[in-house]
Amino acid sequence: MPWRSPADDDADDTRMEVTPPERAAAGLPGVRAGLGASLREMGPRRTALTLLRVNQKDGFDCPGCAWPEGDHRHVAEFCENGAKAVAEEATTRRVTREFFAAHPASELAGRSDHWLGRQGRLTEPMLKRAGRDHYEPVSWDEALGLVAAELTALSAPDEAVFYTSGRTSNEAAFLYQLFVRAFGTNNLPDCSNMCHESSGSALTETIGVGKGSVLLEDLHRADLIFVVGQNPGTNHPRMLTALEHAKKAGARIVAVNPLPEAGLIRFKNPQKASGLVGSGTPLADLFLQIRVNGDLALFQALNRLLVERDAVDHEFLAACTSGFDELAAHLRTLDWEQVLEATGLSRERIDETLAEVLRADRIVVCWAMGLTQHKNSVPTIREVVNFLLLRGNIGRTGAGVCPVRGHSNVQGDRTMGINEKPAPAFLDALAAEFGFEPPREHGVDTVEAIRAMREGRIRVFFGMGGNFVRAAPDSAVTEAAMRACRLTVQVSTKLNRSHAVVGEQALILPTLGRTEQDVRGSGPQFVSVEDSMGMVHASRGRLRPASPHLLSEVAIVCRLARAVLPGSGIDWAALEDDYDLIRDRIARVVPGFADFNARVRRPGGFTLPHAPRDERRFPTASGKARLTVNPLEVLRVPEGRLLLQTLRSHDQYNTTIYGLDDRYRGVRAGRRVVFVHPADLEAFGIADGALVDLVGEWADGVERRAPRFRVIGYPTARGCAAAYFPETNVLVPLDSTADVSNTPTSKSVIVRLEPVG
Ligand SMILES: Nc1nc2c(c(=O)[nH]1)N[C@H]1C(S)=C(S)[C@@H](COP(=O)(O)OP(=O)(O)OC[C@H]3O[C@@H](n4cnc5c(=O)[nH]c(N)nc54)[C@H](O)[C@@H]3O)O[C@H]1N2
Ligand SMILES: Nc1nc2c(c(=O)[nH]1)N[C@H]1C(S)=C(S)[C@@H](COP(=O)(O)OP(=O)(O)OC[C@H]3O[C@@H](n4cnc5c(=O)[nH]c(N)nc54)[C@H](O)[C@@H]3O)O[C@H]1N2
Ligand SMILES: [Mo]
Repeated sequence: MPWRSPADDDADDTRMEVTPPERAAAGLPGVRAGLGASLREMGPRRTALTLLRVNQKDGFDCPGCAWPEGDHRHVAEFCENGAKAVAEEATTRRVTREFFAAHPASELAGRSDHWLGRQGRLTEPMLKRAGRDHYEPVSWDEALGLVAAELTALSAPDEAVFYTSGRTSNEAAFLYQLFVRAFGTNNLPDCSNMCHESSGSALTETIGVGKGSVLLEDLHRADLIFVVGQNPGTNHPRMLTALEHAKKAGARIVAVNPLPEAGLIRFKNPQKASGLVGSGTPLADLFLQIRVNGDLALFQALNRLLVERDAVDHEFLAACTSGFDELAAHLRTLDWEQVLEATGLSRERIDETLAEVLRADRIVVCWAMGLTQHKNSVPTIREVVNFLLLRGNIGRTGAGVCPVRGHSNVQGDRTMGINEKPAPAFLDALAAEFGFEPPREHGVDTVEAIRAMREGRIRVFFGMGGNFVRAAPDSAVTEAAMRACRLTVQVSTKLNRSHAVVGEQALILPTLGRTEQDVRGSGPQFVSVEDSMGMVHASRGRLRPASPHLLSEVAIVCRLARAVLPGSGIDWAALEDDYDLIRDRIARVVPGFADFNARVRRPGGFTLPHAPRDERRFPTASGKARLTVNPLEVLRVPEGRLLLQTLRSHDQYNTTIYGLDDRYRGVRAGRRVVFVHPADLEAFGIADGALVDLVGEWADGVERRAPRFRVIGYPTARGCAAAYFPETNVLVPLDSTADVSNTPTSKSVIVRLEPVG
């Protein structure tokens, strides 16, 4: 019997409705949906208090995505999905000790993600003791004492792992990695390992900085913007405003996606009266409906044509890059048959794209998970860098690389040292500032952590936010790995499956969210975050905390550190009381943060330095940007199989399911759907609307099955399918990861559809 998530049986999809997909994003339905969610969760007063403070210069940073704010803020600088993210956190519903008395962990493990999230905010520390099925209330001292006892009882610090999700503030992240390294390990995996790790790897290798090289002004001033493997209408709605702005200034937009996502086609700006009612701005000038995993071939073909026509920036290439001759030689061997097979595009479409490129002096390429979660993601992103470098599009106004980050502070967490493979210079600075020798060996990333837990090499799991068992691949394997731990600890705002699928002993440590006031010994505190474009700014919550028993993430780390490392010589109590003291330490350790406390208090904050962007300087080993040779292999799918990508609906934030609709794609009241091209359905003899099991096929021969999905005939690229994460994570093999970055291949899973009899 293959493994299936008991939670999936709880999903009520019997009322599902399917209509044709929408052609435009946002506008009035978006505003209505966002406000509806807020009013339902928080009532009118809290709605006004929170939504008007989102992303304002004196307000809090939206806990939704990492898109930057820009200088001219609207009174309502949020979007429908930002409003849902805020409502999810600022809800008035509560999970109390009575709730846990009524619902044992084994019962919670049978509940859907949607049900768990709807129960409300966690209110006090809870402990599930070994051999028990119920959580019971516990004091903070006892809870942290237990963690300390388990950590100190380990035979080596590497037997513990410390995960981070990307909402943690800079201040909390800095102290967390400090504590973990003072404890003695670099086991600091984070959600990045499953997200933009491929971007970081490829950019560090090629341009010397693992972050995007554009600011919002660059997008506004670009001639041509590629939006590749990204669904901004749902996941970064405020990006549509920037694209609209660019279009008005004359930019052209090329969308590269297997799906005709609503936001890429047309956008109705809800912040403008005309956008609320009109038909909106057509965004994409060219839509390349690429096959899943075809992007390396596409960019390689464009690069081949640029070199063939000698349409490259020789002066820039000679002065600032290395590797041109090798790249040119490799591109000359490109096989057009392979390009057309991999991309599913015609030669004419590629030539049309080239014409756009040749007309443009300034090009930006934006991307997200459609590029990062494949076996060849790092080569693909390197090829995007080649594409930009060939025409001098890095380190120039209106041009550059733009990996669009997910979690609101995932980029900042890395800057603060949440990294299982820390740079030696960072460790040196930490050692000099705090007077201890941090461990130098690399720690485990997310995939390696799961292996180590499964094999009993890691005994304690500590999660700073997130929902590890649901976000990670190969659900059956990951859940077994968590259950094999001696202690699992989750610092969380909301209930999720990682509180139900746990180790022998389990702790829930409830924490403050972004929207809430954080008052410590020295008075009200604020924290800071870094957005997708390297802007650092303050975030101040306004709401009364969901419960008087919550502690901030900073306070939890400081108290834990005091319990685990009584003789560390670091004054954790002082840092807990006054976050300015944390920022003073950050300023001395992390480059770009000099005078942090003063600069973060300026309205709008400050921008971190980025050598390629600011000075066209490339801090690689050779001091030059590297053009790279990336062999092209076509991912061939056996006869009768499909290449499945696992993606987000419009009504979810990662593993948090706000509702069961995916408005833009025309799905209502259900999530167990799989989108397939009608011609593929016909070839398989499967009817639109039929029920199927999705069965994964992977080299290890283990059967991975996601049962009972409704098939929807949908205009996706031929040979491809799409279904939602996290219900499909069971299909993503733990050992199927991207080369170099080790990111699970969540966007290329080979499956067959098995009709349910
Ligand atoms: N409302 C909301 N906002 C979010 C999130 C959320 O869940 N909800 N999550 C946040 C996080 S952590 C992240 S990382 C981002 C994710 O933001 P996205 O990357 O936009 O998220 P996905 O839904 O995974 O969408 C992937 C897109 O890539 C396309 N795609 C898939 N495979 C390929 C391919 O091989 N080639 C190309 N060219 N395209 C492909 C898909 O059709 C889809 O449009 O959003 C962040 N913002
Ligand atoms: N198949 C498949 N798998 C994927 C992906 C995919 O596209 N396909 N995407 C991957 C990506 S891009 C990512 S980023 C990961 C996401 O992985 P995670 O970041 O681990 O997951 P989230 O669902 O964002 O975590 C939600 C939980 O975070 C907690 N939380 C929310 N706010 C806060 C806070 O302020 N502080 C604390 N301490 N906790 C908080 C709440 O308890 C909530 O239940 O999933 C990855 N997994
Ligand atoms: Mo992400």
